[in-house]
Amino acid sequence: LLMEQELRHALQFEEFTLGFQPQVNLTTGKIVSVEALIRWHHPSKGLVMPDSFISVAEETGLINPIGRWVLKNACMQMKMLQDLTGSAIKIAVNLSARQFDDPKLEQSIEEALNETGLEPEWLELEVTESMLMGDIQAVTNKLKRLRQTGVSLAIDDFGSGYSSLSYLKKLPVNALKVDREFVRDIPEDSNDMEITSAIIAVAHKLQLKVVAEGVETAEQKEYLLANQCDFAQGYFFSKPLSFEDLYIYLNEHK
Ligand code: G
Ligand code: G
Ligand code: MN
Ligand code: NA
Repeated sequence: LLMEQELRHALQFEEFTLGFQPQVNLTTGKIVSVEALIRWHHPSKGLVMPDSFISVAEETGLINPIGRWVLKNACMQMKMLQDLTGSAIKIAVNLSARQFDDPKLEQSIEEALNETGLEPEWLELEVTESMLMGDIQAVTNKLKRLRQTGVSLAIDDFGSGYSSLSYLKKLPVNALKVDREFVRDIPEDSNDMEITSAIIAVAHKLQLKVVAEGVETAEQKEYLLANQCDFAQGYFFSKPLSFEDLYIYLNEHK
């Protein structure tokens, strides 16, 4: 209850910021996208990470206004960055289950795009496998409505849930993000290596792009590249950055 009040306060007094983690094209080495990750600058506790407040926001329904704040600010900052640098990169925004189920989600997306002037092709939404469980027809229709706004869709934390491959085939998504659990123990764990390369192969058969998450070492990067993974994200390339540090990073990695 206390945290609920604190989250309301945080929304009203803009205590949130976004971190931006670069996503790199493994073949060219170029930055193609950044993932927006929310941070809370609490007046007395200092920096609070999303794992310790997203679930409370979700339970209390505050995730809807917080999610709208994230969408709007992610679009606004990406538009600013594009105007400043002339670079064409995407921004990825995480959705939670309650946002995904909100019938006004499409409207929030269109508002964020219209108010900031960001073209929809530069916005990607990340959903998790668990959000896509349930009535396949309803889920497919929802994803189609989202795609109709012009944004792209990625399945986050792929491999940690239970989606079957036949199910995946029916979903109108653009990309899979391989859960960092599978990447973490490459090259020590040969099972994880096999699973990762199999996910990449299946995704490509289904015309999906593949992003590896949690890439921390050069060996992991090389393995993923050798196995045709399209994109990668992780501390090996960069941790999540402030807007100013992202601007510097982009200038240094042109
Ligand atoms: O940034 P960090 O790795 O601490 O993020 C932890 C978790 O919080 C991740 O699962 C991430 O998807 C989630 N998360 C980060 N930012 C947002 C956000 O803006 N909205 C939602 N719903 N989840 C977020
Ligand atoms: O669930 P999602 O993929 O949205 O979560 C992203 C989270 O992963 C963020 O909290 C981010 O800080 C974290 N993260 C990003 N890169 C790495 C990495 O290379 N290693 C680890 N351990 N965590 C990472
Ligand atoms: Mn994510
Ligand atoms: Na993820």
